[in-house]
Amino acid sequence: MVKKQKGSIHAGLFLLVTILIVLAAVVITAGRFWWLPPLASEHGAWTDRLFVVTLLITGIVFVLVQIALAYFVFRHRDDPERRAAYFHDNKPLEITWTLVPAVIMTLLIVSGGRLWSRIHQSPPEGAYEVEVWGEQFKWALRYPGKDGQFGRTDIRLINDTNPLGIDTKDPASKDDIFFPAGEGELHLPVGEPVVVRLRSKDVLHSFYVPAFRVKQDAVPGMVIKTWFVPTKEGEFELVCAELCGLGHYQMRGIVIVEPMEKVQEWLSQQQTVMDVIP
Ligand SMILES: [Cu+2]
Repeated sequence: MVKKQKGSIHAGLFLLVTILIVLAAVVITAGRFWWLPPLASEHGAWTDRLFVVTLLITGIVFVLVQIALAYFVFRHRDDPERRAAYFHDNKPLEITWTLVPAVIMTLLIVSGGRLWSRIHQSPPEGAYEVEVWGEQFKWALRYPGKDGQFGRTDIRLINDTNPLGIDTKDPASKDDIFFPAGEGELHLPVGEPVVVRLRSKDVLHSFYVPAFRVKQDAVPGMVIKTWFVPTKEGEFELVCAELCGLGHYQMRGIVIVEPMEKVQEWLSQQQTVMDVIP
């Protein structure tokens, strides 16, 4: 009799604690207490939609599975007067629990794939371009200047005054505007397609602006383009999302989104390569 009581207490506690954990998880998620920052890009809306749909489907499965688990643990709690039943397999049950998740996963993967190709389609012609360089543990920037062309760069030309190795003999370089790591702000036009050319001077970094839902690796030796349309004016945080060394946590930058005229005005006040590199 004592053993039976003990089994009931354990099973009852398990039932209670599991239901409390499920409830807490649902309240925290549905209440959006630890949610993404407010959305500030066009692409981000598509990403968020898929994120919410995935969370909803996996959330419903999570709740059902945990409640079923708690119920079965309680229902079949230890009872010395009861023997466990045994059966070898159950085909219909196994087919069901294989097919249902397979169909749901396939649908999610297909929508994810379609979203991926939508985000990674080529940017429109004439989009606003800027270059962002990762460097342990800061971001350097380069704007193409009035001609809209980035000049050539060469690692052999890197020195204290020329941290990006810009080739000053290239005519396209002369009006480029650059900021050594940690010194500039990333000014972007609101409502216009923006192409970010990502580069790295040392290790892997990852350009991540949470408000834009944009995250793209920067790889040494490569120029990787990513593009998006900022939809809100304001200041946003740029962080590195690739563990790039001891100072990774402090690798931050500021993104300023404002009307195109203001961006142009700000750019026209900056020194060009011609002014800075003798
Ligand atoms: Cu980094």
